[in-house]
Amino acid sequence: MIEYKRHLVTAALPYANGPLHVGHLCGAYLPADIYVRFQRLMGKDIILICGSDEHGAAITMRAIKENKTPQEIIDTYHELFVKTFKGIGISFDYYHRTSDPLHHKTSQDFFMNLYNKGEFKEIESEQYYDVKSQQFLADRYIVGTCPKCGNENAYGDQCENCGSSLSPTELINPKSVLSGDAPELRKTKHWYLPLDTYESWLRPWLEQGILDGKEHHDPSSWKNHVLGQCKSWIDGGLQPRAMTRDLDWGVDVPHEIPGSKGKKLYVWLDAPIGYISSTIQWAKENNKDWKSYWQDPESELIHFIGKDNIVFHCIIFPAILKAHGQYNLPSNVPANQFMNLEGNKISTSRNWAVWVHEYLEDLPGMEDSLRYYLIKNMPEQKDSEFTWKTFQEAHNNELVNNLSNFIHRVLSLTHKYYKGKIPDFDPDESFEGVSGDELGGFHDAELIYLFDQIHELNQHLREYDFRSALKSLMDISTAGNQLLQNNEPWKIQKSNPETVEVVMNLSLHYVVALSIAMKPFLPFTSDKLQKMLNLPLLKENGELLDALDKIAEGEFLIAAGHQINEAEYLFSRIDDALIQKQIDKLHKPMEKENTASAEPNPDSKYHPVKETISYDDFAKIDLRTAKILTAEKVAKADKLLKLELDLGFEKRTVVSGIAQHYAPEEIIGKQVIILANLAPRPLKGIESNGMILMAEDAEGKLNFVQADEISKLGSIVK
Ligand code: B3M
Ligand code: ZN
Repeated sequence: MIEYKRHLVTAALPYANGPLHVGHLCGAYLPADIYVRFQRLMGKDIILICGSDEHGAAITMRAIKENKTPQEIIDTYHELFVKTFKGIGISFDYYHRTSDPLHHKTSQDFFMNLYNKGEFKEIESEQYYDVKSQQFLADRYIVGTCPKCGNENAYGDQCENCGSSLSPTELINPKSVLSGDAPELRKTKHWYLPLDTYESWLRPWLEQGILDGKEHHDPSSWKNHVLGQCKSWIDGGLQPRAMTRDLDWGVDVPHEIPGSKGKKLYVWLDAPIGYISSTIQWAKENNKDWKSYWQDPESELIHFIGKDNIVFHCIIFPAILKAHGQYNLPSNVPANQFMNLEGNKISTSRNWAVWVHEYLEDLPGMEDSLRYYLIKNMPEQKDSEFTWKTFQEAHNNELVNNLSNFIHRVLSLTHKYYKGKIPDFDPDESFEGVSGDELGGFHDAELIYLFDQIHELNQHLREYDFRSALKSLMDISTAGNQLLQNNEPWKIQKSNPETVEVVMNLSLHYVVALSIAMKPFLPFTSDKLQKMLNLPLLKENGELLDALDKIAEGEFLIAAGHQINEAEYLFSRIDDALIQKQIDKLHKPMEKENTASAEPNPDSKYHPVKETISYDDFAKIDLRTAKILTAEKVAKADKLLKLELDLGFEKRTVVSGIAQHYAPEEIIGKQVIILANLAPRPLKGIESNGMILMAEDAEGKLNFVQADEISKLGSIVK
């Protein structure tokens, strides 16, 4: 294995167009996090870089669907990502965003560099243009009939029914998503990267790990499914690929280039450069040298991604980096396959997903249970499956029965026998346990087991085999349980306290070793355990390496006489009701989908109908007729009006978000319908008691839902 001086690890920049689900998490972010945390514990110079991918049709399509601006979409999801990643313990060294001016500049400079070197070919082609909305259409903006299977809703780049990848001109009866009109073909010019001319170095680099005649990496360390995909791309014949697009959202093609007007960088050019700009920002804020991580041949580059991103990270981005000339190429791209959920593909549009931010809300304090389960089922070599039942089983059988019980037993016995102080022992005393050795020999032999086990774990991680690494970790706990079971200290404490001292000292070593080695996998639990052990929290700064050195030197990992804190259970059982609730939640949108029409139409003029509720749910709502007596603007809030309402039987204050639709004077005297039993809430310091019903169309325009003039104020609406 090649040894590197420093390591740069990236995790795919998630598109800021929807929340993160468990598939995202175990595809790229968890493995990257575990890998980096472990290497930090081993004292390596390593950074984890990521950020939000905020350009491309993925964003603008979502904006159209949600009737928002692209900026609103990316702001919403970027914020949610930051919160979610933190909540589930992903330890990025930097999390940036591609809408940042620094990123625009970095990717434009990169483009200029390639342009000035003459790397691009300018090619004119015919592309679909929407006359009514006056723009060229990205592939995703064109729908039509799939030539392969007849699905009438195929996209310009792919048919989601039969999975074929398509080009827009193959679609039968193409229509623009924007106007609904048939688009026309118009000429447009773009800058292409001649991938076809790179095959001569791409093939030996990927297949033999040889670059410019030198060993670059060990190709046998790459996953087969990753190499397989790359090979089939190359075998299929690489084509020049356009690096620019006719779009209005994205990074501008540098203005100094003639013909750049209205053109943006292709999102798959700018997004991976996002790794670079994120590193630059990290370096700025931490007084580091970003170039050494990207350009020094003694630095390693590793990309963690999902399998749908393989070609971009193994062919296109390396081609871009190589064309620049000063950058390192990845030494590995350990892509994962997909995770399915309860027998179906995870689907954002069908809401068939376990959303990470919802999990964090619904199961607070159980971050590590999800991490554990996702690592255990990581789709490393093939697709895997999430089910709530197996989640419950893994948690109860492994985290509770094995890990948590072992640790609790050791710590509570330490309190019982030694008032919470780590016991010492006499190494020359003879041991009356199973091995018949003297105490010192027994202790040393057991510590060597711990040493080997941690090395094995390290080896699995270096091979990107996270499932096996987790198993090595849990084997320590199993062995610890066996140690107690074999020696039964509770039976011999009175008759043979010397043996119990060595058994307990060892068990505490198991607990300390677990506490350090579990940090990459179960960081929240490791912190809790360090506190229970009355040890400082791990900074991930070589602590595991130190522990291994200590073991090798025959030193204790925790000093005799050290006082520990109270023993608590690290995990407690998950009952069936909690799991059933999650299963029910998952199935709700499916039921809705079966009764209503399937996918919401992206260009629909109506909001989709919400989930069905019961009559009882409806009966809880108390709607009343009322009249607006006064209306005034709320200071420092351009959306809010403060209204005084007459309900016949009482007068109330309601703060309403209609200031941008109505002037106060035009609504005084209007009869309205209000939701009268909404819990009061403060808005800009004013307590609002209820809510006025407004009709909102898909464009966001508001109209009053008016009560009939003759109805008595305060009447019930039902
Ligand atoms: N945003 C695709 C995705 O989220 C894309 C990854 C970019 S990595 C540079 O699946
Ligand atoms: Zn099809």
